[in-house]
Parts: sequence; C-alpha cells; structure tokens
Amino acid sequence: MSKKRIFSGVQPTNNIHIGNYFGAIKNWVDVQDQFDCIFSVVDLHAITVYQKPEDLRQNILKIAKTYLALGINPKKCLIFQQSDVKEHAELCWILNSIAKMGELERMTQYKDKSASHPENINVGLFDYPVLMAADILLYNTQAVPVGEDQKQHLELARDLAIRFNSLYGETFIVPEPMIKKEGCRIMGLDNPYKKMSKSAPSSYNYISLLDSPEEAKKKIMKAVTDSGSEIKFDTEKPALCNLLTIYSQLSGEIISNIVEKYTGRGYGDFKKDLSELVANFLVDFQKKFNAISDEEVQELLVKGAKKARKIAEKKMEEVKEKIGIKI
Ligand code: AQP
Repeated sequence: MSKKRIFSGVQPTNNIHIGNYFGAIKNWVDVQDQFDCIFSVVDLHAITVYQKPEDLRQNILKIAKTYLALGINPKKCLIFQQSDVKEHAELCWILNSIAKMGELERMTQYKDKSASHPENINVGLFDYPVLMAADILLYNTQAVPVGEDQKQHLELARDLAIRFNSLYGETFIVPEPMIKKEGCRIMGLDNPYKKMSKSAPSSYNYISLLDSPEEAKKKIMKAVTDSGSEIKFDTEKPALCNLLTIYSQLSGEIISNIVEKYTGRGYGDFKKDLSELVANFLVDFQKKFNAISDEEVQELLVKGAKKARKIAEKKMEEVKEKIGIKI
C-alpha cells in the first residue's frame, strides 16, 4: 500500500524559533518514515512582508539547512524552494477565481499582519491563504502538519478543494489538518497571550534556533512569569504553562511529572533548569547546522525542485483540462 502524502513549509522570514520547531518541524521529523513527505521553503509567502533581498537569499538557505539539522532526512523527504515551481503561482491564480473576498477578509493572520505593517497592506498578504491552498492541493496532499495558527488557512484550502471539485469534477484531495495537541501554539516569552513569532518586534519574544546559548538562557530567565510562585499547569498561569510546555517538548517528560519535580521549589529553580535545557538543545542543533554547507543545500534544492515540478506539472495539466483552458 502506498504511503499517505503530507506537505508543509516554513517561510524564510527570519531565523526559525522553537515555536516553529515544536509546532511543525518536530512533527515532520517524527512522521517522516510513515508518510510520503514534501517540505517546502515557502519564499513566495515570505515576500508578502518586505524582505531585504540579500537577507532573503540567506534565509532560504538557512531554512533548508535547519530542516536537515533538525533531523529531516533528504533521502526520505522531498525538500524544495517554492518559487522554483511556477505552478504554485499558476494554481493560486485559478483558485483566486473561486475564493471569496469575505472568506479572506476573515483570516486572522491577515488582520494581525495588516495591523503590524499598516504601511504595506498588499494584495499578496490578503491572498496568502489562497497561495497556501495551491501549495497543498498541487501535490495531492492528504494531511498537513502545521501549528495551530495555520488551522484557519487549512480550512480554506479544504473549502476551495471541495468547491473546485463540485464545479469542475473530482480533481483535488481534500487535505486533513495534522495538528499536535501539545506544542502546537507556543506563546511569546514576553507576552503569553500572543503566539511566539519570528517577526515579533522584540527578540525577547522568541528563542531563535540560532541564538547563542548564553543569549537564550538570558531570554528564559527574563521571560514574563505569572503572579505567585507555585509551579502548576493552570490556565490562570499562561506564562508558566508556556514554559512548562517548552520544558516538556525539549525533555520529552510529561508535564505532570515536571510539575511534581518542582513542587515546593520556586520559579527561579525551574527557569534555571529550563535555560540549561534550551542551551544544550541549541548547542547540539547549531553543531549540526554549522556542519552543512551552502553548496550542499543548494544542490539539494535544485534536485528537489526537479522532482516537485514533475508532480506539479501533471496536476496543472489536469486542472487546465478540467476548467477548459487546455484546447
Ligand atoms: N508560536 C508557534 N507555536 C507553534 N507553531 C508555530 N508555528 C508558527 N508559530 C508557531 C508553525 O510554524 C510553521 C511555520 O510557520 P511560518 O514560517 O510559515 O509562518 P508563521 O506561522 O507566520 O510563523 P511565524 O513564526 O509567526 O513567522 P512570521 O513572524 O514570519 O509570520 C507553521 O506550521 C506554523 O503553524
């Protein structure tokens, strides 16, 4: 029996943070033997917020290196750069013709990003979820492993697949979300009410995988905590819940065991141990990351694009036939 296909990606907007790792990539690593995996560096998404071209070039390579250093096996998974496969933009345009303005206006990421970049509320930012639907549908994707923030976008991809199929006949697989229970929404260290984000204004919001271990320790020690000093997993203590989740994701220990371990001890002890865990994880990750050359990932991306193009071209032929533009 053939394996089910999964597709996912990360934008090369900045350095990946532990939220991206726990919410998405860790999941990819865990399931790479079970599924037929396609992972993209989604650069066309990244430009919906202005990126300096020289930074973007570097970030594309960095994201691909990060995939490898975190444990994605390129022999098992297809890794490619989104803009190398022109069918993503082509299918996006076709799906635009069946997507509704009202649907896109409701998207929370669009609202959040428009609010944080009022000087650049561009059409691409608005259309981002349709491009994401194209990314997914192009590859006959059955499941999409993402963090919780992408759930709304994924629902749109499902709706567009269903709508297209009912207008033009069975063409797209309707993809299922694959969102883990724990670690799917890591919150900002400086604000436990907003998700950790690569482009947050303060670097104290996130732990980047390329932060120096010392820097990362400082960020954990400075992370906001809730009132009181008791260690417990309680919705009234969102900052502590977030730190406990990070601890659990890094150590593999279940949260109730961690809580038990720190009963009767204060936040100080807990944060100190967590900062050590984070630092050790970064040392290990960065050793692997630094051992990968630019040439190695460039070669990998070229090969990946070739394979991705084959799948995407075939799907686009079918789409064009179905909508009547192939004569
Ligand atoms: N805080 C988070 N907790 C858990 N998962 C998260 N993801 C993002 N933030 C968290 C998941 O990471 C994957 C890649 O995200 P992305 O680069 O496509 O963009 P994003 O969701 O917009 O992430 P960021 O970090 O907030 O980037 P910027 O600031 O550039 O927009 C996705 O699967 C996402 O769910």
